[in-house]
Amino acid sequence: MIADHSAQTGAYIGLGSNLETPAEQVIRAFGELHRIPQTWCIARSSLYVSAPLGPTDQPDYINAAAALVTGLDARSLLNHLQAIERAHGRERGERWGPRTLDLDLLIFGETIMNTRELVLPHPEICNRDFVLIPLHEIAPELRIPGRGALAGLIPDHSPEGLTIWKGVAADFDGSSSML
Ligand code: A4P
Ligand code: MG
Repeated sequence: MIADHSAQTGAYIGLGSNLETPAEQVIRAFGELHRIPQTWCIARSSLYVSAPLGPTDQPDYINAAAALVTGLDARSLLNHLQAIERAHGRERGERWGPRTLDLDLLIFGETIMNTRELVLPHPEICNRDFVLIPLHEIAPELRIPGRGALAGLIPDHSPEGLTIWKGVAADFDGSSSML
């Protein structure tokens, strides 16, 4: 049977971790995104160190963004993201509390939807520099469905509490790259 490539969708993922060597959690997750069935990770941002939003008595986060192309529908992709979170030992605790790995489905093609299980685009994109800046790094021309150009949302001052991670980890050079 000939595969139908017309049903592929571009999707963007926000990654975050602030427990158990967060940079390694995020770097591992990039590879795991690429191994989701019918899915390719085509770009990944730098890693960013970001001050915690919400309760301040928790460690700084490592945040990043990834671009995917997928033949899955949005709900199936979300199921795979949640399976990766679980494999990283993610436990759901207090709202905005610390976590080993958070994978948010930020954008799925042109889809706009609002169900209990899945809200697209992710409702917090526009409010969070730790999402906007990594996303802009890998997709400067991106338009957010229903919200307009991403570039128009980027703050013109350097964002407070967000810096590029300068650490060194196996198999990662610290810069954005195409896989
Ligand atoms: N869900 C609905 N839409 C989506 C979507 N587009 N992507 C549902 C992913 N999930 C979506 O998610 C709760 C439910 O949302 C899921 O069952 C899913 O069906 P969750 O991952 O269990 O909960 P959560 O991530 O803890 O949600 P919450 O409380 O909204 O946390 P946030 O908003 O993700 O914030 N500070 C910094 N600097 N960097 C961070 O990354 N992250 C958080 C967590 C707090 N402070 C932070 C950071
Ligand atoms: Mg989440």
